[in-house]
Amino acid sequence: MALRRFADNPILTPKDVPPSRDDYEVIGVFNAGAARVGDEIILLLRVAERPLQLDPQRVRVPYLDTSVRPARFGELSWDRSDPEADFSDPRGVLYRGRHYLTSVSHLRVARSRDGYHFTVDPQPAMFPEEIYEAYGIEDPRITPMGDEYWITYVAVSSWGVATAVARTKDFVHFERRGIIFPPENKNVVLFPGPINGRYYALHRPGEIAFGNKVIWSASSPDGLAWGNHTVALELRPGQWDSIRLGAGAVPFRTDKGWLEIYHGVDDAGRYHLGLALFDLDDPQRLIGRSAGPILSPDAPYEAKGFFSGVVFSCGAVVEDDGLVRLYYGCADDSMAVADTTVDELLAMVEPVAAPAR
Ligand code: MAN
Repeated sequence: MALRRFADNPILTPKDVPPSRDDYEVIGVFNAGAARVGDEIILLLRVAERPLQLDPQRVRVPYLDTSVRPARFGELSWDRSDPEADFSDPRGVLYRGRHYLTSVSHLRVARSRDGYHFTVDPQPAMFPEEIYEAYGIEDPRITPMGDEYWITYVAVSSWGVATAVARTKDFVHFERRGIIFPPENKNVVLFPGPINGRYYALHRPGEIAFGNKVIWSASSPDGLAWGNHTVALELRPGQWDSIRLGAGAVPFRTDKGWLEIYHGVDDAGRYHLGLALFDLDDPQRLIGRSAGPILSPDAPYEAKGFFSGVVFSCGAVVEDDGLVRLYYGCADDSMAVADTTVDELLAMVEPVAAPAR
């Protein structure tokens, strides 16, 4: 295995994060974006909260009233025995044909000097406030762009699951620039750039009538208006990435190409991480892929949790000496880190033909 899990994983769990209000509880801290900012490593955590579940017979789920500023929490609740409510997926409730999430997520900064021990800010960094964010903001990815950091994040509402972008210089002030990929689209990562004058992204459309959930790529003159969409990475039936794919960490530059750590879901519904390599000058062209996964949900904190059998990365930090710290969410519960090097990762990549386009 090219990846070494930190011995004291998980590095952050819900009890390390204070809720945004007293009558709420944090049920997950996971899927964090990561970046080196000066002499600190910053994680932008996805923090999932819900109302305290005081009555075991009732399910209480949060939503936000985004017609007021600041947005105000509202709540829905059902009796557990309600025949019209489907509670089979712990992440959501399906009621009379409508989907609700069982938690609302916001983004929170955590800081570290050594990359393993993090201090979590007491307050949210970005809180849902737009109408397209009423069910929460999730799974941030941090891309360095010149002297700024661009954050892509999933904006969830009754309109569906979209991806928005915000910019920051200091992780204190965030400037929202709106939805860049409308529903359903998540797992959007921007390449650090621009590259030869253009911006590039990987993205993952979903809930299509037929066809598969695979990784697409796109380019843009300004990072906001996207076009030139092509399929970047396809499923491999019978393998670890057979059912569904999504870009994970923000791609980083190596001598051999842009290296992307993506997630693949297998026939049993387990989430693994693996590698895709894209051409340095044409980041929409796939040139390599790892045969096997680089990480599978085998550790106890990955195998069992709120949503079991998941390792899910939104960010890695690559140091000048080639050390790679891969941050990843475990079972929609907690955050972990594993170390490797750029050379070890590249050694796992095999040349492949790009999908036709
Ligand atoms: C899926 C999961 C959840 C997430 C929703 C909306 O159900 O990834 O964690 O909250 O999608 O994005």
